[in-house]
Amino acid sequence: MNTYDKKLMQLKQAQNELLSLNNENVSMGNGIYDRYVNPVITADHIPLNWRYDFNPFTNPFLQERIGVNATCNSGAIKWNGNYLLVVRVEGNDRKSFFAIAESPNGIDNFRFWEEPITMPETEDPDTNVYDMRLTAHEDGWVYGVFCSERKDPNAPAGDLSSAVATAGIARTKDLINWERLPDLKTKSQQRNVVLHPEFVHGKYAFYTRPQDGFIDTGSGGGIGWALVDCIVNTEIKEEKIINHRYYHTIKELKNGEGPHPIKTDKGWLHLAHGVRNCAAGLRYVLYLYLTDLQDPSKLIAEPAGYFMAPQGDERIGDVSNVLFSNGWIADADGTVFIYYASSDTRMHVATSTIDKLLDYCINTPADGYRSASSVQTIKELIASNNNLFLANKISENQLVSQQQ
Ligand code: M1P
Repeated sequence: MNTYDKKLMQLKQAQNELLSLNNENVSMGNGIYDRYVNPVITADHIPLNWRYDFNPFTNPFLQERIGVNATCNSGAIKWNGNYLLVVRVEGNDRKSFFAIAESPNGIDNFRFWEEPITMPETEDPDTNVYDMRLTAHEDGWVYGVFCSERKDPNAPAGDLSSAVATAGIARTKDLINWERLPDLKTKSQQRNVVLHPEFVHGKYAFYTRPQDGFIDTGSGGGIGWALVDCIVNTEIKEEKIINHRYYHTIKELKNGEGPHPIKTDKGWLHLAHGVRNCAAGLRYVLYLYLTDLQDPSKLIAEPAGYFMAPQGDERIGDVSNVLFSNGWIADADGTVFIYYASSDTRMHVATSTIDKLLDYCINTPADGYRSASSVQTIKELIASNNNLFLANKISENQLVSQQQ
């Protein structure tokens, strides 16, 4: 075998081993969810024939011709019994695109479909597209709502960084052929826009994230909510903020809806990200909140602080100290697969159940917004544990006296 064929064989072998790796959960979780040892998708999972020219005449050194920088923020959907991620694949050229990876069990053996998604453009072509939220809507379509980014047409000459973010909307019946609809029209820039899966008062409902600039949310107070009549030409005139940002919390600087909420018998279960600033830069964590079943815009429970934050290797990556999620899957048996990206670099899974997540949401103390209230909450827990101990002792004594 010549050197070229040998190298090609080694490449294929290494990737096969990676794709066939079994994933195991990390022992000693926190009772709320389980993390897993291996990421579920990395840049190395990208098919070799997307990256290498296998022709020894045009690529004699078997060089990687098209590099992939990251595989992150993925939408998720259960499809024909399998677990599908619409992955944000970011090339070395900084452009992101969407590609579907499929697993039979949701925790390992994710393999990409043959080709990336060909997403149609609008009359004003996107420079970059990313972070798709998938919604199998009760109208029968599967929608993909994603960020579409273009250069700011009003940027002063020489400013090559200012951009405008808006929500791109596309729909499909087979996840292969996508129909692009006009971008969402709103007063401000938008990222993290999500379509609710059900009609509300006969209208389509969107979670939004109004923002003053491309990065800064500024006067945008948090996660918004809006109802619209038409999905084919969507215009939002008024947004109501349903999940606010607060001083000195994990979402002080900005927040954004994750995937669309899961319907449970106790309300709509939401996964979102919160951002705060610190000396090391922006820190992105995940949090949960619960809204009313009849009125999904009405907050009914929100635990203090974060649900998940970057840990260990998750802390480091292209944009460090970031956890971001725009995809989760709830199985009929109540298992929930939470797909999250770490540091804008790789995808992971965590598993939980609807019951555990509801328990977490409803019974974790809410934020008191002051150190003194945090101490008070802890003291209440200590007191209640002491009372429990006392109560048990008494019943133990009673039991002993009864036995004598
Ligand atoms: O780099 C962290 C995240 O930053 C943005 O999120 P947000 O709009 O909430 O600030 C997005 O670009 C997201 O893709 C990225 O993961």
